[in-house]
Amino acid sequence: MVNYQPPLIGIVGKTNVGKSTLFSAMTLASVEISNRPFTTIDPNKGIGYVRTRCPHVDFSLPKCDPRTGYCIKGNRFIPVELMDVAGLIPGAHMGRGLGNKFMDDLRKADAFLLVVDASGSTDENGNPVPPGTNDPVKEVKDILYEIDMWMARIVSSDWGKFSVSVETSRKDFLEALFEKVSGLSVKRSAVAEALERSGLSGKRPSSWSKEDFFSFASELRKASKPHVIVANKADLQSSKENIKRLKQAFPDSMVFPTSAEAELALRKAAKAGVIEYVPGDAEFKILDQSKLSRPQLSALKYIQERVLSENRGTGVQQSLNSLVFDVLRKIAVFPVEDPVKLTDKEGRVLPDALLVDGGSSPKAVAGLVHSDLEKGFLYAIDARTKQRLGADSQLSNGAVIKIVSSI
Ligand SMILES: Nc1nc2c(ncn2[C@@H]2O[C@H](COP(=O)(O)OP(=O)(O)OP(=O)(O)O)[C@@H](O)[C@H]2O)c(=O)[nH]1
Ligand SMILES: [Mg+2]
Repeated sequence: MVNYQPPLIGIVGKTNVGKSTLFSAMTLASVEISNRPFTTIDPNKGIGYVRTRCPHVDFSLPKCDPRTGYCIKGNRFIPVELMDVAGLIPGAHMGRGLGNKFMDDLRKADAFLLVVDASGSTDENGNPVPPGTNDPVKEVKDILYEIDMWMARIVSSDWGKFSVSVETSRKDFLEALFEKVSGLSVKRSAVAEALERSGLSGKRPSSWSKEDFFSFASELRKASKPHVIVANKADLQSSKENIKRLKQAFPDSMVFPTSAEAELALRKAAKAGVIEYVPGDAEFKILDQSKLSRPQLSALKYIQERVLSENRGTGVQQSLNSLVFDVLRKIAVFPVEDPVKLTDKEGRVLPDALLVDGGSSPKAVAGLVHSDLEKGFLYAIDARTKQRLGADSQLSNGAVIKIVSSI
């Protein structure tokens, strides 16, 4: 998989809302978590997983042998990169808190998990306050504003020199602007869309105002760094009403009631072998009651009743899955050497799972596996239908393919 890069997901939000708890629940990495602002300073990087049905079930195979990720009870968990950064607070772009420069670590992010404290138990600076005090709707607006200001700073840096060079050399403005923001890993089409939507495509670059930079950055963010809203601390009573309000206030964003803390507890208990729990499920099974203390048992009961049953899961797996599959529109594709046994050369069953853009062609997938496979691409075989697929056919989620190449 020499040319394959899993999606990079950034975890952003105000300070002290549960970003690192969410990161830890998704990666099982131990990171610092505490109820005070600015616990995280340097970014945490790790691997999380999206969940999808494993093709080995459809082929009635007893199991698969993932090279990366894992498979539990027919659910394949496919790696994505995660990054948890410091918190943003209002005024971060003017240097408040830890500022917004640390967001540069997320330049290459494909999408964001935007975490808010849905219970309203932290004020705008992340200090603990009684639940229900803070307004998470305003919190989302504040965060989006700070992200836009961060992007506006990147776009506007060295603008004087840039605009003179574009205007005197008669370079294509879109092309030049695309190159200028290339560090943000955005597509050319996103830059074009943002220019159009902000009404700036015909304006002379040297006459762009502060407001122009902001509206362009805001449109560029919408076109290139989509998000879902993780309404965290949903286990607290005061979250209920706020989650309804969040859904109403942001009809274009998906909002997931989430309890990162509950997910972390469940994954740790599953790792310790005391419960059986498949991330994303709405239930778990206690395997060995004798290993659990009374408080642990009552915590698990609380999680079952107040989190899992109420929201059909903790929201952690759901939000990551939705961001990758629904918002980024990725599909899982499983390349194999043997389209009957579904093995690679070493006999491993369904060893690899790639997250690629929905509708990708088999030839494009070949290129991700190895450039030579793409160069010599002849056709692919769909292991489900045993049909030949041409270079430009479109793959769908769960495709298992053998690539036939002349090289
Ligand atoms: N009730 C409840 N508390 C949570 C949940 N998730 C996190 N917390 C608590 O919120 C506090 C902050 O958690 P962190 O994960 O450190 O938050 P953060 O957003 O990374 O904070 P900074 O790194 O300081 O910006 C801790 O006391 C967590 O235990 C949750 O789902 N429910
Ligand atoms: Mg943190």
